[in-house]
Amino acid sequence: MQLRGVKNLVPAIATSDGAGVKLNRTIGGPELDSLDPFLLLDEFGSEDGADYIAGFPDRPHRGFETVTYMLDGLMRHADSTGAGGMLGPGAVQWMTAGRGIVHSEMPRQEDGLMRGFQLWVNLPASDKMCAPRYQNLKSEEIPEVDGGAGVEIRVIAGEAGGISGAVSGIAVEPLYLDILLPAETEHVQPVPGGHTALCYVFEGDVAVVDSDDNSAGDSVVEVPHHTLAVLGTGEAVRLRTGADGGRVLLIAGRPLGEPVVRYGPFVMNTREEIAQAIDDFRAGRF
Ligand code: FJE
Repeated sequence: MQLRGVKNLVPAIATSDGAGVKLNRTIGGPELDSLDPFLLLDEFGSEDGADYIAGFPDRPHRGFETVTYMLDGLMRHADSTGAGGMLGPGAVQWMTAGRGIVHSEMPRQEDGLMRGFQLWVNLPASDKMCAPRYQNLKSEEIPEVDGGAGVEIRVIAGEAGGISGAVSGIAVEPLYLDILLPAETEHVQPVPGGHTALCYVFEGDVAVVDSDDNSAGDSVVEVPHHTLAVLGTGEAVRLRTGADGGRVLLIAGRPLGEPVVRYGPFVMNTREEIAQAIDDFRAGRF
């Protein structure tokens, strides 16, 4: 089994989006425009309401999926179909925007810790105009796998330890794991070969080790927190922690290899389709 090494490290860039929410961006910024099939990865996290209170008011989407994973705090989401609900700590919302939806995510608290992630996942050309749909998962609905040696894995999508994730039926066959590693631990996690894969470290520090323990010349790449590691080819990744332990998102997906034409919240394959999206949105067809 080939272990995946680190192709490159992308430190998060502090930015703001929505109506002025402070974010740490790794995919979708100047350093890494996209990582097929992923279009954006943002981490939000603050104890200060001023950093998030403005939220993400109504904005349109077409041609991709947004995945919101809450760690702490409460957000209310609502959309143009009349659907809505609360996202609490540990919850996941996998929204397939398809042909178009207008969606908002607003904090339900004025202060205190709010923390989570948003990932944008591209849709293949054949699915871009599908009907919008959601998979909303409460924290209790997300399976947790004991990885041994104190390693805890929340299986949001894909498979770990023989357990299938909470979210299913997604075009790029994603793996989305939240892996907690105690101090001084090693853990090998299978990742589908051929998928684009990344690790995002959001607590502590984690190293990616890309050869077997007993061979000389192990390559060890330290991934500090708030840093994304783009992984090389292979069927698994070996994670190692030091004295502080760590927590990472391990995300993978089948690359689409299709042309991407992006205009803000519209992600299509051609310029004509973007013009159509703008037209449809202006005419109230979302
Ligand atoms: C969006 C601007 C946006 N990062 N992190 C334009 F900010 C967004 C958007 C988000 C977002 C939402 C959450 Cl809950 C967390 C985020 C960007 O929703 F979709 C458009 N179109």
